[in-house]
Amino acid sequence: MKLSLAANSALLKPGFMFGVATASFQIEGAADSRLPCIWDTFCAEPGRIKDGSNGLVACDHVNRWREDVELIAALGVDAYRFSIAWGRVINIDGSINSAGVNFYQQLLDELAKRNIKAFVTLYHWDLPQYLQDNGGWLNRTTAYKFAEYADVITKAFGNRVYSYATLNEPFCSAYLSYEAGIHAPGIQNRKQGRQVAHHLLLAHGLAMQVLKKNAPQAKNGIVLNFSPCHPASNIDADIRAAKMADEYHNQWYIQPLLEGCYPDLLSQLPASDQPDITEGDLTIIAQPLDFLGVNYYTRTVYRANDKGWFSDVPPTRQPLTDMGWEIYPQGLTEILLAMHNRYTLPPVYITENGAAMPDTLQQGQINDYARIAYFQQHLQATENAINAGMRIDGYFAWSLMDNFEWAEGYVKRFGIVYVDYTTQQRTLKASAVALRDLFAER
Ligand code: IFM
Repeated sequence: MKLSLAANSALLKPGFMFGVATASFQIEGAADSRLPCIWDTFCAEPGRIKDGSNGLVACDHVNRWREDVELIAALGVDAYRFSIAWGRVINIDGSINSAGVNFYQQLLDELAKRNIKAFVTLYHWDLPQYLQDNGGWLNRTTAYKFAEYADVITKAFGNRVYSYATLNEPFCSAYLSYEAGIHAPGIQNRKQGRQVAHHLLLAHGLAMQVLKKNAPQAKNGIVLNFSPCHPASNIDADIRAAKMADEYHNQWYIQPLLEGCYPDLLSQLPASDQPDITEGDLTIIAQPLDFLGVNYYTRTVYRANDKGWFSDVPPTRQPLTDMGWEIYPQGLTEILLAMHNRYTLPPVYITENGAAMPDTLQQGQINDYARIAYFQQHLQATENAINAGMRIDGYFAWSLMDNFEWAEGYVKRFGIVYVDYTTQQRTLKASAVALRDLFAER
């Protein structure tokens, strides 16, 4: 099964970048050569991770990175997006862990040799545990610590990096981690979730100032996740609930970045539930962006609940991915165009898009045709947004290989490359072959 785009597709034009993406905790392993992070602690708590697993070995990427770079190069991508484990490069006393820095420098050098552009994310959820012990993202000081980390690492990497993203999906680090309690550190507290969201955005703004100074040649920005919020019915209360969910889950993160203010919803909350915002914070947060990374997987449906708030409704329409997420490609075009119409956006990259599927290895093959169909539809959805007037500069498949899918453990497989966790053998799935063949058409 092949992936195909029209011969005159905007995605096949020179300059449009294709890549694959990963994140440190999800693939690296080698936990003994870095500081413990909040996900190590969370994984050690019984019942937090569905299969009881952890990130101690993961895909053993720290030991197998050369093989993995070969794999990436063989796919014919233009770019590789990965993240730095903060606790692998900075020691507790703030000094550099040179072995850790050296690991990433070698990786960057190998990518450069193969002409693969490096998209580096500074924070993809693995906060060092010693910072959590000091309050983590609830403590404003962590935002300043993050800027110091950005300073050290950008100086160490020099001009090896094509693009830096400060944060990956601050919504997840705030809402899933502090309000829903399903991600590390597993707290359920609304006010704290909002405070963490604010400190993350502040950390982003402070780090952007550092990036502009230390890495002016790089494209510097942030990666946000978006999901169109649809009402469960056409009654007014559900329509209002879906609008509120959109303000809370989507606009809450993008509006401060681009307009220096939170959605009106914030001021409608009881004062005791609002985050503390220091004067001047929003100016720091609203630094000009060289790019916005958009991660998209599915839409979400909401109904009004009896607390004057919104509740999500489980998907009722097929098809679903193995995560139970509705496959809804038109939602990608919808959310892109909604943002394009509402804001003055910087150039956009689709920094993550993909699907977990119940892959099985049969006679050495993984025929993940449903994933190929997913990519086909979402590439088309990306193209539709470009054709409607948006600037989109690239598309990254999530993920290069199967990996630790957070609270789901290793059971959910998002990779285009299959990982046998017993032998660490990597096998290209049919989707990897289809993407490789598509990239080669250019
Ligand atoms: O695996 C995650 C990734 O770390 C962040 N974005 C969503 C992916 C799939 O859940």
